Amino acid sequence: MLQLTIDGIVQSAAPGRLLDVLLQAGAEVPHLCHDLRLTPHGGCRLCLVEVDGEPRPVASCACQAEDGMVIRTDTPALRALRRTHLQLLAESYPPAAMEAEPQHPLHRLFAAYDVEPGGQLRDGLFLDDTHPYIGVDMTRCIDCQRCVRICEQLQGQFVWEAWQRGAALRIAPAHGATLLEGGCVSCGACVDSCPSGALYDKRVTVEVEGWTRTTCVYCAVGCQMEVGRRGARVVAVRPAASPVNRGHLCVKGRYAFEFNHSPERIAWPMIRDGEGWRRVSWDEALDFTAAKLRAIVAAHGADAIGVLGSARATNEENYLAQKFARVVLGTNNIDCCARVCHTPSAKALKTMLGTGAASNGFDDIELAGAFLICGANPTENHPVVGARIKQAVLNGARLVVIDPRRTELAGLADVHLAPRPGCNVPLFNAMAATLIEEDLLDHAFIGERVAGLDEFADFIVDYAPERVAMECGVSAADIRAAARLYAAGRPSMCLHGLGVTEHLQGTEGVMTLINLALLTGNLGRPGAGINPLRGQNNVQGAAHMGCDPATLPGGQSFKEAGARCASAWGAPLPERHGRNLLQMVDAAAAGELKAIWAFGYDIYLSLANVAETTRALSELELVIVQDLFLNETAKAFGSVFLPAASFLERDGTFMNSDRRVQRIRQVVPAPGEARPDWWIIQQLAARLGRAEGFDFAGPQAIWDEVRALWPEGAGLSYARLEHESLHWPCPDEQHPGTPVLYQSSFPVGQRATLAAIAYLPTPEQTDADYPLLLLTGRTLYQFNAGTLSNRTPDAVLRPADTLDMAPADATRLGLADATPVRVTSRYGEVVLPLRISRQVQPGQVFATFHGSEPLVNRLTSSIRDLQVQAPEYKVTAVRVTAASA
Ligand SMILES: Nc1nc2c(c(=O)[nH]1)N[C@H]1C(S)=C(S)[C@@H](COP(=O)(O)OP(=O)(O)OC[C@H]3O[C@@H](n4cnc5c(=O)[nH]c(N)nc54)[C@H](O)[C@@H]3O)O[C@H]1N2
Ligand SMILES: Nc1nc2c(c(=O)[nH]1)N[C@H]1C(S)=C(S)[C@@H](COP(=O)(O)OP(=O)(O)OC[C@H]3O[C@@H](n4cnc5c(=O)[nH]c(N)nc54)[C@H](O)[C@@H]3O)O[C@H]1N2
Ligand code: SF4
Ligand code: SF4
Ligand code: FES
Ligand SMILES: [Mo]
Repeated sequence: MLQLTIDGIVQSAAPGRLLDVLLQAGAEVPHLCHDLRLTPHGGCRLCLVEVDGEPRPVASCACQAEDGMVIRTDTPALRALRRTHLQLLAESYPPAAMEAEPQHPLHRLFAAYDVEPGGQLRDGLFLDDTHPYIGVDMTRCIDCQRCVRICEQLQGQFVWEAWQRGAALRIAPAHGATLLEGGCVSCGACVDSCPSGALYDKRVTVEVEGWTRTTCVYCAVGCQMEVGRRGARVVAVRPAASPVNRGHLCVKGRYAFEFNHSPERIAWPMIRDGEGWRRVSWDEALDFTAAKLRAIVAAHGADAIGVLGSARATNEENYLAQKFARVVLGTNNIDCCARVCHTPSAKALKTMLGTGAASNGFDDIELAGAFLICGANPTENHPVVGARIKQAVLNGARLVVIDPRRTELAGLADVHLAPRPGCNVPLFNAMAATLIEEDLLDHAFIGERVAGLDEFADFIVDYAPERVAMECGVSAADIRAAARLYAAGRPSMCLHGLGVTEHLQGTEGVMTLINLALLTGNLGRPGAGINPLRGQNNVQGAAHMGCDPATLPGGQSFKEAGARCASAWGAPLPERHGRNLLQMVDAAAAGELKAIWAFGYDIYLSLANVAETTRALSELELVIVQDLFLNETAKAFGSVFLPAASFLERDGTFMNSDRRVQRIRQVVPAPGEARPDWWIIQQLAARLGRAEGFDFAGPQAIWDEVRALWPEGAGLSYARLEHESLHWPCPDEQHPGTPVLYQSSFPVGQRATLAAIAYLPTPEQTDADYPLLLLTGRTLYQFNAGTLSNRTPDAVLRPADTLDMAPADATRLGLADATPVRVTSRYGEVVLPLRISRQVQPGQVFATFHGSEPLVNRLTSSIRDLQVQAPEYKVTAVRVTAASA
């Protein structure tokens, strides 16, 4: 701690930038060009203070606090200087703005220093009203350049440029005539930082009454944000300081919240009969559902019912969902959408190392010497993490990207390998072969922590780069270069996505990646690791709470935790193996499954091969949908609809991609009779004779039961989560949490064993009828089933799914940009607008799957991962023709 004298009072303070220290101590030092998240600029000269021993006033934002400093923050001389600087700024500031918004902080500052805007507006200033969220009126620009700096230093987008200098200075996009043409990704950081109102949130039009801290509901980065409300409405979101997002958000977290008050929200329970959907009371809906479930159990047994937890709901709710399936119904038929994305990662990590989750945290990004990014597109799908990776790369970290498409990060990479889709296993094997052949191994690490090197070395010679390069569609030299960079960068951080997992060999693809980390000693240390970039806000949590047929709460096996759970729940656990989601679909088609309860999961839209999903779901007697909206599953198959409260309307916790448990907090009341998912499950349990065991007072009580059953989560109390951001394992309330796994050993033992995985090509291959390979995936502005993002102005930014095609293919096929094209696979057909894009390679096309019409999953096949049955969403042979043909 430092001792400082601030305006005559001795105070102690933590070291830091002088301005921050002064503000922290309660001094009112004006500042316009300063932002905690940025390097000091020292441009506005308002933060001047007098320091004993300094000949002139110093800019407190540009110097460090030092022990013993004697500081004056408010003297007549300082006020005069500040006034002069403010007057210069105000000369070219519009008086009308000040009249309209007297409470704006800048205008209050003008008033406090008795400065009046002169209105001598410069000409040629940039104005832009075309962006749905962000308004630009540079007549209010005061040249602090915070927008320029934050777009570079936080988002890494370089949209703004300071054209010219001095009095002629103009801030405008470096390229294009609008913000969006300039490459803006709508993160809102510049708006958030702008102190003058030159950049503003167009849709925030009322004053906020109060702010509540919570966690974003979109992706698993788990950004912390503050949500502003007025009355019962959410009216604004701003980023919060947290180790995850460090005061940053992406467009979805910051702006895409208007779905919450959409007129299409379903606020009443409904039952569907001959006439269609009919509004009913909760009593009727719950009695109806309970009676149906009871009848199905009586006629066909508990295993005729399947329950699907939700990656969008809280840990507490998913815990209750699996408890409901196991205790109330008596079946292990419980799963969630982790099945279709990263269950392959969890399976591979659990099998080879012992814990089915990311080994390292996002705070390791800044520690990594190199990144290996495989089949993931973080700047669109985990944008705040993507931005952190970009900054790390700008600061010198090396980057290898393995993706058939030229993603934004691929464009920045030292090496971009663009393999033929489905070739991860031979490609990662070839990298392993290179490591061994060129002796790029961490022998010390292998000596202590790795088993099976000799057998592995014998196996892997068959995968020498020169042998498999052709098959993979990349050059042997590039494979070698990638392996060398990964080995030399240590600590090297591997981040992977669905381009690895959603394949026939999805689990095995992750296992071959783990080999690379074991060979190079990139496990058990900061800045390294194998890190699946998990999907939704709480997909990690949903599976970890036991929404998986073979897993109990805390990711524990029946062997590990079966007895403890049975005794806590006062009921034996069902002994029969449960069906996973895909097995439920198969069982439905076979007439063995009679009911599905899907909460927060649009299975009809999102499962592969819509024709087959349709066949299966049509066989069901009962489809219970619990959601905010009448999603596609509900529209096509729903028998009863239970309206859920949104993440803004209830309390609980989410688990993010890097194993942090974080709070969500109620901001506004739920509309109509919508209720939290946990309440609905409680009510149904009671209707089925199991009130006790489910009568929790609320989420905290549920969480305390989870902690009692999950030793590695025992220390994560609500009291701690209030002010700490903790990674499990965290076994007791004094434990600091574990950002980096495997530091001294693996849960599987002292040594992890290398896996010899032979390549098995997918049967889904191109031929004369289906000559192109379709990949499916995501885009920045839309989220999964689109039920939320499509009900926000994000839909203006990205109105429809598209088929992306390389220019050469479009020319060859005579297809024009933005025209509708027919895409036909062996399983179905859709019409999509064509988007000619250099991101995709010739011979491949790419489509997103966010829309309800057309359902892109009409095209995808029923091929699944060999170990855990995740669908092969990433490889489908198709042909593309003009839609009119
Ligand atoms: N904006 C936005 N963000 C999201 C989502 C969203 O819908 N929208 N969804 C969330 C969810 S649920 C998830 S699971 C995550 C997913 O996040 P990501 O894993 O990043 O998802 P995708 O875009 O589906 O696929 C990633 C990449 O895999 C590549 N790929 C395809 N086939 C192969 C292959 O054979 N080998 C390799 N190496 N790469 C291949 C694709 O070209 C694509 O760029 O995103 C989450 N975040
Ligand atoms: N072709 C193709 N298909 C894919 C993929 C792909 O890459 N390609 N990716 C797959 C992947 S990884 C995933 S995760 C799935 C995603 O597919 P889904 O999980 O179906 O998609 P989501 O949009 O995440 O949301 C599911 C539902 O949750 C609802 N919801 C939101 N919040 C709440 C809440 O608090 N409570 C309740 N009860 N409901 C809520 C939403 O309205 C929505 O209906 O798609 C899969 N499908
Ligand atoms: S919104 Fe984000 S990307 Fe767009 S200009 Fe501002 S800081 Fe840059
Ligand atoms: S990066 Fe993910 S968690 Fe963060 S604001 Fe964007 S969608 Fe939300
Ligand atoms: S805040 Fe210090 S010079 Fe602007
Ligand atoms: Mo996902």
